[in-house]
Amino acid sequence: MDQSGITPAAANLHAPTRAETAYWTDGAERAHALKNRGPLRRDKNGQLHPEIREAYDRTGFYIFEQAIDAEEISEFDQDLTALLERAPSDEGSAIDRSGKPAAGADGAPAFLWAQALSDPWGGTELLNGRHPVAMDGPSANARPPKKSIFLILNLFEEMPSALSLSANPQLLHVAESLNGPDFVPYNDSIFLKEPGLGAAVAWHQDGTTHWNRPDWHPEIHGFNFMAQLCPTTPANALWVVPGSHREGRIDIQSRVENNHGSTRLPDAVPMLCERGDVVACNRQCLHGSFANASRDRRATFVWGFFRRDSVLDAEVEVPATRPGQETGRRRYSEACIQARARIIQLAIAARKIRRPTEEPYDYQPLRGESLEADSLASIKAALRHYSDGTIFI
Ligand SMILES: O=C(O)CCC(=O)C(=O)O
Repeated sequence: MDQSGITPAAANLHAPTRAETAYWTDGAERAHALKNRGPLRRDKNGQLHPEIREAYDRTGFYIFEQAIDAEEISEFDQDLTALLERAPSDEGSAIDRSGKPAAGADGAPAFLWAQALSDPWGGTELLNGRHPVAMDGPSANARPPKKSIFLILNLFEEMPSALSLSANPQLLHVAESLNGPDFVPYNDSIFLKEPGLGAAVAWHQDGTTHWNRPDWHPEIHGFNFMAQLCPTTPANALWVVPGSHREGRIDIQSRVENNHGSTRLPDAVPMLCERGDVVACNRQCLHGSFANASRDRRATFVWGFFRRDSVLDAEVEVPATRPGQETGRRRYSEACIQARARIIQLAIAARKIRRPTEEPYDYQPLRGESLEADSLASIKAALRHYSDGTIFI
């Protein structure tokens, strides 16, 4: 709080402008007309129900309503609160707010910071330059608080609930249905949009590697699950351009120019969700979120999967997520992929300890391979430095 008694974040809360209100109302109407939400249903062969598959293929995303039960989501919430208590007190600090050594000293988890209501990637070369235009949006008050955390990467060593949730058997069946039984894990993260602070994530498509391949197809860059810890609103939600995953690489700059320079793209929709909903979103969808000057927090757990034939032998420039971070070229051999796939096995084992009566998912690529880790502590030890093996395409 400053002398006026107002916290800097509260000072940044804005009433929406007339243009924002109109955009949000129209966007919400377009979102509901898409008919791409409902409970998770599978057919008798275990594949996604054909109606869900049709809606996912048509729009590029599907909202599985209440895919996570109340107990699991509150366990996740508690772990997140505890992790944020142990986060560095400031960017780069080695101690947390109570003066103890902060979590993430060795980069896992990695906490990414941004100025209040800023757009840290828009218009930069970060992440292979995939966010070419900064978002329109509310600006921070003249008395901005210090930077705050907008993204946490590589949670699994410190958040057992995230590891366990990532192996939810119903969701892994969705991954199998979308990417085949030998699917490969991507990464895991939480996007935080705190009221009056939450940074924008400029319009982008997640894939950076396969756009010019002769055998390019809409599924080639995989998909992400997005589990919602809070109800979302048009003001704090992720926005998506439905069907854009089928368009190939999109010239975002021209789209914005053709929209009179505004990043309020007329065909985009907000992902409107309740707490406990999980979205499957094709990584090729054009998507982004505006800075959150509303009163409502959003926290979204994101973890994704690739098709194995999209990553095998792919050679990529591993991108920087923040200024000054090292980049480099990597080729994903069978051995790298198999090592990365072990995270699924560890996650299934962690879930079995927490939910012993649930039927676990049977992950085909590691079927029959024994796992020495049989306690949460040994699973944590086996995960050490797992983020070094992240596969990024
Ligand atoms: O949730 C957000 O605001 C951004 C998410 C995003 O861009 C992503 O998961 O690729």
